[in-house]
Amino acid sequence: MSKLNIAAEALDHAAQTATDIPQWSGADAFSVDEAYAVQALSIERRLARGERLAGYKMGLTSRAKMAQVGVDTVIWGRLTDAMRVAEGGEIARDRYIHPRAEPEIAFVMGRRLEGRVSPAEAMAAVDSVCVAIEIIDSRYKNFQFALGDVIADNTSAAGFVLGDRHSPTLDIGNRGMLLEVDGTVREIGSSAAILGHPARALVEASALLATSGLALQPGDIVLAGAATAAVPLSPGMSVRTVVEGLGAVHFRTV
Ligand code: OOG
Ligand code: MG
Repeated sequence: MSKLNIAAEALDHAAQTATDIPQWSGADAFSVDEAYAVQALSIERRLARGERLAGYKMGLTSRAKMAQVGVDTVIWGRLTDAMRVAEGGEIARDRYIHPRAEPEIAFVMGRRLEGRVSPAEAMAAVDSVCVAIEIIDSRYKNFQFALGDVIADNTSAAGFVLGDRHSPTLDIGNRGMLLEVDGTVREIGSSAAILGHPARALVEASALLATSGLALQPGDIVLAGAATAAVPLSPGMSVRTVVEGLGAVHFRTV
């Protein structure tokens, strides 16, 4: 097996068994291209088990997120149907290593979108926008990683919850966003923290996917990236995100 296949298997196994693994540092570190190849190989393993590709997620699109993890490059990962958590649903804390939740906005694509586009062109391909929560769970020890590590690890993707769908004509620029745990506000921010406007995250998604020969397809979900830092999850929490104008979404941990 190649070095990239071995890494993909190790990351997939770490996620399936909720066991952390060391980073690939120093001479073993992956280049960005190698890391995306590892990500693709690890997702192939999920698809071979019957999971279906549900879309993509953008990562590190806000300063708050870059600062929290110490990596300052916009990255992307893949979402599968098995990662979806029902609105109001429940997750078991012990199925993850050290899960965190973060407040997001999601796009559901209405049309194909590919390559370099303007924010207006990107939004014209959107069917609906939703408030969302992403559950991230780095497979690396202590949630610590370098750029290549986190890309290889499918940008820590572990779960996502989507709220009600709204028309893409709604104004989603500079809307208040917050994350509450058990009714207490834990993180507060604005959608403007996401590359100035969440539509720019979709522009980045389209451009970056094209460098891997991919395009957004109708029905694909795209998470724009968190507006604030992520909050660690423990059992017995009720987690809720509100985005001004888009409503709220929540899930619980056991
Ligand atoms: C990397 C994933 C970042 C976001 O929304 O910025 C991300 C991580 O924080 O582990 O999903
Ligand atoms: Mg995220």
